[in-house]
Order: sequence, then C-alpha cells, then structure tokens
Amino acid sequence: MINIGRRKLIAGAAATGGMLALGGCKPRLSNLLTSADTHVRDYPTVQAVERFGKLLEERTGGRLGLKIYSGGQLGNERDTLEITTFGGLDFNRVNLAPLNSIEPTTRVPSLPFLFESTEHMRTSLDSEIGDEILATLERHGLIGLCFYDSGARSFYNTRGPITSPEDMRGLKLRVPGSDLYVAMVKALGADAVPMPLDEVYQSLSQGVIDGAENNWPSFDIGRHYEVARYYSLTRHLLAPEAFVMSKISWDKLSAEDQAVVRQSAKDSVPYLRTLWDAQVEKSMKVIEDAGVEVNEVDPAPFAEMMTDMWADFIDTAEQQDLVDRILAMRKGTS
Ligand code: GTR
Repeated sequence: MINIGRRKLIAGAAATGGMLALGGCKPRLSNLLTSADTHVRDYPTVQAVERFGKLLEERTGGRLGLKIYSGGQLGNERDTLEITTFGGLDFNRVNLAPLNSIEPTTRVPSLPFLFESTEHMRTSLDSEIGDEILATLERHGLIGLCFYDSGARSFYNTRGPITSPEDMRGLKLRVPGSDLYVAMVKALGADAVPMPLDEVYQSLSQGVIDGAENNWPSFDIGRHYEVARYYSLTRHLLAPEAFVMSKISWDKLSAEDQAVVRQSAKDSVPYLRTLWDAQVEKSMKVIEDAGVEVNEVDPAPFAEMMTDMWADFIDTAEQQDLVDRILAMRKGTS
C-alpha cells in the first residue's frame, strides 16, 4: 500500500507531468514526463535514465522532458510499477523481480545460473531475444524500452562466510517479492523473507533477517555491509533491470515521438554499462576497505541445487524457446 504522503507526491507529480494537458479533444501528454527509481540520484540506473531524459529533450527540441523521482520517494518497485501501469507515472526503472509475477517471460533472464557471464547476458539481451521479452510487457500495460545491467547477485549475511550450500541452512535471507527468488533461496535450504529493498538495512540491524543477496553497488550504497560483514561470491544471478513506459502515456505520443523514446532509451544503455562497470569497481573498494570478509565460492553445488527449480517457473513454450536460445548463445566461458 502507498501511504498518504506518497499519494500526495504522486498527485503532484501527475499534475506537473504525465497527465492530460487541457485543450483539444485528443488527450496529449504535458511536456514534463515522470519516472521513478528506488535508487539514489547518483546510482548508475538513475544516471542512465537522466541521460535518456536529456536525449529526449534534445531530440524533441524541448517539447518533452523528464523528471525523475529517485531514492524510492514514490514507494517501492511493486507500488510504482502499478502506478505506471495506470498512467500515474510515465516511466519506471525496476528490477525484473516485480515483473516476474506479472509476465512469465521475465522469469527467463531471472533464472539462477542461466547466463554464464556478463558478456553472455549482454549479447543475449541485445539480440532479438531481449526485444521479444520487452515486447511481452505490452499485454500488461507497459512498453518495455530497454534492459540495464545489474551485475551479479551474491549472498551477504551477519553470521559467517558461506562456502557451500550447507552454510545456508536455516539462515533467514531477504529476497525481493518474487516467487522465483523465494524458491531459489528455499532450494538452498535457507528461509526466504520477501521484503522491499528499503527495509533491509533496519531488518539486518535488528536481526529480523540474517542476510540478503544483491550486487556490489546495492550492497554498498544501501550500506548493508555495515551490518552484514560477510559477502560470499555465489554470483547466482545476472538478471538485468528493465526500463519501461506506461502504455497509457505511450499511446498519447505521436509515432515520431514514440520512435524518439525508443531510440533514446536504447542509446542510454552503453552509457549505463560504462557507469555500471565503474560503480562496481568503486563499490568493491568501499566494501573491501570497510573490512568486510569477501570470499570466493565454488558455484557448482549452488548451480546444481538452484537449476532444478527452473522447471517450476518455465511452463510455457514461449519461455522454453527463450531459454533454449539463450543457452545456445553460451560459449562455455564460465
Ligand atoms: C537492486 C536493483 C533494484 C532492486 C533491488 C532489490 O540490485 O537495482 O531495482 O530490485 O536490487 O533487491 O530489491
């Protein structure tokens, strides 16, 4: 549920952009469009969307611009996604997890140990496979514009280093609200606790959870490392993020502006990747300098236990075809 303060903010956001402008009988967008992100202003995904906004402004001669509500100020990803679907927000940058229950094809790139490397993830999603997955969002009121990198997710916790799945038994681990993530953690014998990202720091501090899993930048920027002093590099997920537009807003754009939106989103991807790679380096240093115990992990036993659950989440021919094509693009580099 979104609280009253947030509702007011959303109403304000809608009034300045994203809603119908007066005049004429055909609804049209006002020129200041809105977007949400759970991350803070200087996080790579927010910076990439900001770049997208600049391109949009330049390429429409200032007819369209963008205001980003960063730092989760409009609510968690599940809530803001719903708002986007209803047209209260024009754009949103989210992890794939909140889309997993909405659209089955988004479970494909969220499968643990599917991608063997960042390069494999990038080439798969840069191909028509990525476009096909993005296109499936339209049936849910969203226009999938592009994927952004999200690095590798690994487990961190307050108890001790994880070197094998046995070390995970009984640990209470936070996951994003997605059945796939819950199953993934359960497959390793740990207890999964679905919870929004902004509750993780406090829950770790209060011992409500023992740990969580995420990439270097989120572990760093959320300051979770201050409490969870063990980061074990399982790299079980290379799932990307998605940048989406509300279909309601999309339908109000001319075909020409729709093309500009699509192209500008695609053009923000290389920028994101450069920022992302630099941020990972920076976050690794922060975490290592803070004295967090970081350990390498043999992924094989984790992969064995976590890939068994693929079958529970891949139950349509469309999903299976995507999985097969992504697997066919492996080079055997892992
Ligand atoms: C981050 C991702 C966020 C959010 C978060 C989470 O890596 O960038 O969009 O999904 O993970 O774990 O909730």
